[in-house]
Amino acid sequence: MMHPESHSAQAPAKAADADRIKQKALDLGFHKVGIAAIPQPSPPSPTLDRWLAHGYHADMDWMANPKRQDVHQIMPTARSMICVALNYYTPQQRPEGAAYGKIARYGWGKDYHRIMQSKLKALTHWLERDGEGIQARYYADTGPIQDKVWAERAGIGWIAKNSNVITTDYGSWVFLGEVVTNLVLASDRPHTHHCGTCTRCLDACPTGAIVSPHVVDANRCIAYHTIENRAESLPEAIRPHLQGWVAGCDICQDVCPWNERFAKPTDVAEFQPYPKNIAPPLEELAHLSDEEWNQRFPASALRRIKPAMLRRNASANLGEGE
Ligand code: B12
Ligand code: SF4
Ligand code: SF4
Repeated sequence: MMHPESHSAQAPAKAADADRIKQKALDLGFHKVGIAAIPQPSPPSPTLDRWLAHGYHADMDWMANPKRQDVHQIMPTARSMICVALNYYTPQQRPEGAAYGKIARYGWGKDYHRIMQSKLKALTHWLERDGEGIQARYYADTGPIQDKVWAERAGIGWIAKNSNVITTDYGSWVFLGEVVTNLVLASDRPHTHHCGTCTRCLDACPTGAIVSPHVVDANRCIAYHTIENRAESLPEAIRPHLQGWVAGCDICQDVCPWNERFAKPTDVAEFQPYPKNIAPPLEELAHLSDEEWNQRFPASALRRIKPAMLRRNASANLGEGE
């Protein structure tokens, strides 16, 4: 009789082929798909180590989870990473004017985690049904996996100087996700880098958060402070530089020439912005009640920004509070 563990450690009896899997991902609506082989054992991740050692993760202690460095701690039999990207760009532009708060594009429409996860779940179940012994597990943003690192390895795009993955088809306005599997699949080449001598994002960041090319110090990043920082007030070093941002920050993507040239409107209807997310008056946000917050952001990624945080962010832009 076969021991259950030795069974799961085996290469699956029927290895679905890479092209068929990629076609399935595209059929499910993903805009890009690529495959990276998972080296055994997992190679060390010195850049993540360095980032953590500098304290650039601020209070996001979950970034130190050792699984993030070693996929085999998630799935001991992991052999391939199927990486996907979903375009979320919509053509609306924010109005100019100090009266308005700015919400980053990732949060304009329906929560991307839900959209990504339902498509990834469908891909995972389809894979698992393909043969006995096939293991597959999906992630998008919230798991201890380095989404960008794997996306670059799978040829989706490159980790640019602003630290986002840029694709040559959609710019950096893409969400990333992946399916880890024990299938042995033909892999793609890692994407090459195309920032060249450009430094627009580093020059444009109002808080100097891109401390060197590819490295973002969360302690200085407006996206971190508006989304993750739960303190009652924002640091003095950040408050004067918010430039209207109340939820995330898109500055280092807005200035990127790849986004100026290659952003394409998405075909995902759920990413169409909730009308009130394009030009929310700061005064309104600064005094939004918990109940209004609840009604205003249904099924939205912005729910991570609790009502008190949103009021804090808006007030800081108005020069109120401390
Ligand atoms: C933590 C986190 C944050 C933190 C820290 C940001 C950061 N740059 O790490 C905060 C809260 C600030 C944040 C903000 C944003 N985030 Co975020 N975030 C994450 C998360 C959970 C982990 C990222 C991570 O591993 N950081 C750790 C550091 C070490 O990694 P890194 O910056 O990627 O560094 C790598 C490379 O730059 C390279 N590297 C480092 N040093 C050097 C030096 C050289 C010379 C070279 C060549 C390479 C190199 O190695 C590192 C990897 O080991 C991922 C989801 C996930 N599970 O992966 C989403 C993710 C990165 N975020 C995402 C988004 C959309 C954003 C925002 C755009 C949202 C917004 N509009 O406000 C901003 C962008 C800010 C920015 N410029 O990075 C998307 C990015 C999609 C894309 N196209 O790349 C992700 C992938 C979520 C998803 N699944 O779609 N985020
Ligand atoms: S998201 Fe904003 S604050 Fe953060 S690195 Fe980019 S430009 Fe700087
Ligand atoms: S602005 Fe320039 S340096 Fe920054 S990510 Fe875009 S191409 Fe790279």
